[in-house]
Amino acid sequence: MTNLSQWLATETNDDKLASAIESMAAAGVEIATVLRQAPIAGQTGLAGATNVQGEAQKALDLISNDIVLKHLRENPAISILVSEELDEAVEMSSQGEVIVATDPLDGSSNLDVNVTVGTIFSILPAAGGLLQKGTAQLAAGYVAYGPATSLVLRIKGATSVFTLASDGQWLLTVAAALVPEASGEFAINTARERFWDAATKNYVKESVAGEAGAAGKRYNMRWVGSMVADIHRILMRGGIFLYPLDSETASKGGRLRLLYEANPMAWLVEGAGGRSSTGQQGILAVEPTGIHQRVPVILGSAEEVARMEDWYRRS
Ligand code: AHM
Ligand code: MG
Repeated sequence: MTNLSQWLATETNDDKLASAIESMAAAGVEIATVLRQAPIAGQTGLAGATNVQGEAQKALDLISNDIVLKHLRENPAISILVSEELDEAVEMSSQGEVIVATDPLDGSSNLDVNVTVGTIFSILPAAGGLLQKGTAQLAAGYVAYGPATSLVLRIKGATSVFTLASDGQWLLTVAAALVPEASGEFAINTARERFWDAATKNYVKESVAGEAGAAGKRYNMRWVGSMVADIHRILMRGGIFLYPLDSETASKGGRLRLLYEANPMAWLVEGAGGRSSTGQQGILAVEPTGIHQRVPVILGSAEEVARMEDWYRRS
């Protein structure tokens, strides 16, 4: 089987980029080990601190952030680190050529119930500065800590999936993920219905109407509440993930963060033939204005993203 280093050698001749990816993959191996034993080590619950976005940090959020920092500090290719858990961008090596933006442990509210969580990352050229559009990404990926530990990765080509073997190697298990164009599965937090805009209400109403509705087919709903798990399902079998703008998140621009959640996930989903949108434009075209900027997120099967966009045009 092809391992990560062999795959990198065929996908890019940019050694700095390859080493940045290897560093994030190594951080993922270490975080996986910590997560597996966290309840035994007593690494559970809140850390007693809040991040710049006012969210309570879990002990494992901070431990994961430290692991990523350690691995990236050891790598002279890294110029700057942006992390969900750090208020400011951190300068790394002055000779560094790439920026890494990461959510070291996304979905951490699910930790205490042993649901899949993940490390999301985006890699950008240092020359472009901190605020670059998603189209400028050199690569993006996530590590999903689930029944298997998966590394999902894309440089410019296909979106590939590696599985962590017991000897610590990442082995290629899906060369090119394919998000089917059509799907009958949608993912949204329906408890937020009272905040939804007309487009979201209409999209969901049409979906739950099933065969009798305008969409003319039956839908199923799935919401893990952990973006990595929800996006992994979509990469494996299609569907749509929705965290649209709603009246409660409107003043902040949305719920999920552009640099280290929306952009890397859009990069991966588009690499697998799916689509991304804010409802108004493609996610990768959004001009960032701040490192912790939020954005509405619509990701998944092309036909479903188009149906949601259609509701935005109509309302
Ligand atoms: P986090 O970065 O604080 O973990 O928040 C992001 C998570 C995503 O993984 C998930 O899609 C979303 O928040 C869930 O939101 P909700 O609590 O509204 O279901
Ligand atoms: Mg997050």
